[in-house]
Amino acid sequence: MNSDAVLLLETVNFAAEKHRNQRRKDPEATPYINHPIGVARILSHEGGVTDIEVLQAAVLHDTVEDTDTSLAELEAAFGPIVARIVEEVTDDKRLPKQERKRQQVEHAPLCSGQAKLVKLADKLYNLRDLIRSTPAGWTAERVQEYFVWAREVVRGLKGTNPALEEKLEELFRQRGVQL
Ligand SMILES: [Mn+2]
Repeated sequence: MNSDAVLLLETVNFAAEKHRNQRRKDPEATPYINHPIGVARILSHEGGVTDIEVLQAAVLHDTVEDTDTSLAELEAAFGPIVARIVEEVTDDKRLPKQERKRQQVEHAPLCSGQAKLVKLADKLYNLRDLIRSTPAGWTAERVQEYFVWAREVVRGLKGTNPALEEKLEELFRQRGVQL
């Protein structure tokens, strides 16, 4: 009874419980869990990714950063590989926001291939979300700055998944962000 499907359901349920009270920043305040599920789906449906540990890590990728979940808890529930991928995509919240953003640019090229996949799909999801609707309180300039920063991060993820990278490039092109 430990098929990939069963494992993935367990993972989605875990993430849904952890994000239970959170909402996205869009004006509709979409339930937060839509985001990690959507990131995993981008990997499977658009990136052709079938690596179960990558898909699980995608579902869990914001649990340590944004909820009370610890890496030890993830390791106990889902094993060391999934926990390590989530660790790689988790910002150090003790640092100021600008420093965290700078570190994402710096660390992206040093990540494992599995973590790079999650990062690509996370950025693709967030940029599409920004195009769909501007978060409450964000100016057009702030949205554009996010695109410029995301471009810097994605630059460090090159050579990971051509399909996802091409879709990101297209979004950057439409936005006039330099390659
Ligand atoms: Mn995310």
